[in-house]
Amino acid sequence: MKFFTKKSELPAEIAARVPPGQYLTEKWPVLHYGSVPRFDPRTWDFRVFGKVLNEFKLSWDEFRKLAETTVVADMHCVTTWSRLDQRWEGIPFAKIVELAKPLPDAKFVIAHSEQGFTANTPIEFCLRDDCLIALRANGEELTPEHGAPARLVVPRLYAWKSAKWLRGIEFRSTDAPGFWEKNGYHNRGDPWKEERYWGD
Ligand SMILES: Nc1nc2c(c(=O)[nH]1)N[C@H]1C(S)=C(S)[C@@H](COP(=O)(O)O)O[C@H]1N2
Ligand SMILES: [Mo]
Repeated sequence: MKFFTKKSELPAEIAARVPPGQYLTEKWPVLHYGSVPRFDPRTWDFRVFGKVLNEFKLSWDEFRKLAETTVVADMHCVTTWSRLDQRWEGIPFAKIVELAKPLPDAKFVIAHSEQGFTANTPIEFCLRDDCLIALRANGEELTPEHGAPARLVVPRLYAWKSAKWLRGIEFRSTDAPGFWEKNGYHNRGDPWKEERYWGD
């Protein structure tokens, strides 16, 4: 098995799913800045706040009961690997919207993760039905290195927006570039437009 396959070596229908400048990987790489945080279900909580009618906070037991969706989606990392047909199970982003009721001026979603990591996403990418907070991947619980117990998944954007070890969602009227966005990556990150770095 090859780790990375060029688009030119792929059948046309597969190649069509690989954005420009990306290579297909069979293996699932682990990629993040910093160390893998420990998960303690007794102290873990999830906060939804900002430009919403209903701010709320959930315990792990309350949170995990919201899981009800499965999404199969492709994953594209700006470091040029793409993995097709990841199977995610978890909480539809629409469920967070339903409970929080964002105000009309909520235009950006900020993912807040352990250790102060954040990622900003225009709200329209989170309102698509393929956006979720995943608790499981490919039939198993998320592993610690892939973001356990919960990670955001925004399939339409480069994977740095899919924040691992997610602890909260903030709705904002103004943008707030996150960790990678402040460190050279593009503010939006659409893989089909190759929005990789500042200035792309
Ligand atoms: N909390 C956190 N989430 C993160 C990152 C990070 O540095 N910290 N890196 C992102 C990047 S760059 C990628 S490509 C994906 C990789 O997810 P994976 O390790 O499950 O493949 O996680 C994203 N989520
Ligand atoms: Mo990445």
